[in-house]
Amino acid sequence: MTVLRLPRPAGGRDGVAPGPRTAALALPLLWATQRAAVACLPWIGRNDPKAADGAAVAALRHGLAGLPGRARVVIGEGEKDDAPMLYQGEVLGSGKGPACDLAVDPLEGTRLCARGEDGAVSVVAAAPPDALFATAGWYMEKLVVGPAAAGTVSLGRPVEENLEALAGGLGKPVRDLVVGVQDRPRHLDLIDRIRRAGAAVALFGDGDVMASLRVLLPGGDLDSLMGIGGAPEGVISACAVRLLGGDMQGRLAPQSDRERASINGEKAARPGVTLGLDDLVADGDCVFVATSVTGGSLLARPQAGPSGVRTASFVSTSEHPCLLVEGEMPAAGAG
Ligand code: VTB
Repeated sequence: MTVLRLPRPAGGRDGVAPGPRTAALALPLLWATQRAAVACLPWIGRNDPKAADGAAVAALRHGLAGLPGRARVVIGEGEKDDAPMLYQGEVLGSGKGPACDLAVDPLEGTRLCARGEDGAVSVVAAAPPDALFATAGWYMEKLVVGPAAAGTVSLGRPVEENLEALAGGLGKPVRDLVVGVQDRPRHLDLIDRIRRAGAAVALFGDGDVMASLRVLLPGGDLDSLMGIGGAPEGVISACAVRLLGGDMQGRLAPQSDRERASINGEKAARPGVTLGLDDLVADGDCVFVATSVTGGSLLARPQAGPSGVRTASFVSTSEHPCLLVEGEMPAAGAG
């Protein structure tokens, strides 16, 4: 296994004090996402998102079963897309080791995988029990910025003001800003306003967890991520934001009556409630692991190697926030 350590991003918040920690779970979590990614490979470009997701869920669940400690899934995905899921409340792990809560997306970018497009990953975030924002919501409005702009923007302000503040924080004019926005009709007004304010918009089809990394990592090509995407992906991204010293706000943004009913009663569902980074992930002792399924600018597409499939993963812990890890896994079906 090769580990390449990227430079720690400058600025942002401090890590956490050393001690027995969730970080100890990074390797077993990595092993689980590597398994899930390899399980998806036969389904890339087959136009069968459910089968791809099913393969990822089964492999990730199997991988997580061996986690030391007691791991409770508090954020799963599946209900929104009517897909197979690691369900909320499911308890995994062998019992010995730090207890943790998990936010999982066995195949983030299911559509990308089905279409054979770049950007799909298998991703898991872990944090101490009760540290992750657990919601039944499916959609969340998100605002992500990198370490240099932490504290400058707010979902409570108009986008034009945020762009000004972001430009100030980054020390460059608004016209040099590039904002990642998911290419959806619900964002037409947002896209128009960003462009009219003078900034550029980088549209992406799916996968806002990896789009968040493009904001957070040193040398990333985005200055911010804005718009409404999945709520589970929001919580997973928040762990990366916290570990990499960036900043994020979220706001539940139900897109249907069914979703509105499902979050009815949640405190965060009250109109005007904005979740800060500490609300989304209340502890800096978290772990974020993503293994590439279809490749992309940060992580290479898995490749057949001498004794299996070579995988590329991004791993972040409070001690080591920027690790690129290459591993070799047996091909799907080979054990
Ligand atoms: C969002 C986004 C994800 O799917 O959940 C999106 O956060 C779904 O949006 O990264 P739509 O329902 O509008 O398609 C992803 O892009 C991929 O899971």
